[in-house]
Amino acid sequence: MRIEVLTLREVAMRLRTPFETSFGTVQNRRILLVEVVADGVTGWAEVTALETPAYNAETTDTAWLMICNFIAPLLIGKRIQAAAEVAEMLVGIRGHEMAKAGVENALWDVEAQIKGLPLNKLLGGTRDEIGCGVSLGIQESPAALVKTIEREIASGYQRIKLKIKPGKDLDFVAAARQEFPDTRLSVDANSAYTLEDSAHLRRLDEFNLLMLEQPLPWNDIYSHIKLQKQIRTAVCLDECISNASHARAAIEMEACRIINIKLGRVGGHASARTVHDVCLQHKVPVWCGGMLESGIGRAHNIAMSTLPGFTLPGDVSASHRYWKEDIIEPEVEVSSVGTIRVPTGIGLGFAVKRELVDRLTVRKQSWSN
Ligand code: OSB
Ligand code: MG
Repeated sequence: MRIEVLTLREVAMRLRTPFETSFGTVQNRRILLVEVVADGVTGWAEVTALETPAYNAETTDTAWLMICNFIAPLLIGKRIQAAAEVAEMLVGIRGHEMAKAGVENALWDVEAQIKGLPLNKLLGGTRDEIGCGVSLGIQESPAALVKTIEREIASGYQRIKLKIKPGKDLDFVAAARQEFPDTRLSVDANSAYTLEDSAHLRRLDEFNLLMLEQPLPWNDIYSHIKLQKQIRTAVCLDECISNASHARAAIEMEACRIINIKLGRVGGHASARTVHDVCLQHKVPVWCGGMLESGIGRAHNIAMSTLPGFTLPGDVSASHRYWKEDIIEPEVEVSSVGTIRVPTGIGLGFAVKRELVDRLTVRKQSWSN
């Protein structure tokens, strides 16, 4: 396929409610959408960077710059056999996985359409539905948290993940566990602790958590090895894993027992599948993380989650939990038993609401050849 047109848009979208993590609170999202046309077929994807460099090093603005100055000029007019070739073409650009993933993933959508396949089938997916959990931002009080969890369980979600940070951890988890003794519960610290907090983190062991996600610094696998030796709860790495070599190292050195795969963080579908394969070989369960995506990012997450190693419920949940109106049709819906039915249409299997995207667009740049 020949990459004929690439269009980058920034859309302004407001979350229904603010989402608080250990590194800050977000409500106004600045999301980059990538639209590519190759062989006359249009594909879409999302750059999953946040507005600030507090989760990882990328931001909406760094991704915009990288795509404009380096990624788009390298790809425009090029001929490729498959989207899986894109990562190799971009290997001279260090880092910036989320920016690269936005472009690569749009080409996966194109390739699936050209081949007449749903994207999940092109990727090698084997599921026709995926299991869903929710990620709950840090709440005002343990009582407020319990109320929120009650509502999510009533909606059917299979696993509840609580965001924690120092000072908002043990009491919250204890209240949740006391009220919901049989619910699959996990916690995510987004790098808010250090190895000095090991004894404190060990106190989480009594709550029978499914996992403790990324407690220690975002780029520090070594400290997680030391922590995992001191606690019973399974460590899950998120921020630390940007590629399959990281995953292999973390698993073989026993830094974690579970890995969260995010398409943007690892640089796109091809890399995500390799990370998945490494985990599957080592019998390490994986699940699909989320970055407060619009429906376009969500559609890609659903496709990826159909791979066989995704045996734990992911953070991909219903559109209406985040947005008054999502930018895809139909919106992502979750069944009363906490599952999303994988769409069977070709490509993403969801239609992009172009008019709404146009209305939300605050800047736009195009390249063509
Ligand atoms: O660490 O998984 C994370 C949101 C923003 C940044 C990082 C994370 C998250 C979430 C929310 O947990 C997942 C979602 O519902 O999209
Ligand atoms: Mg996380």
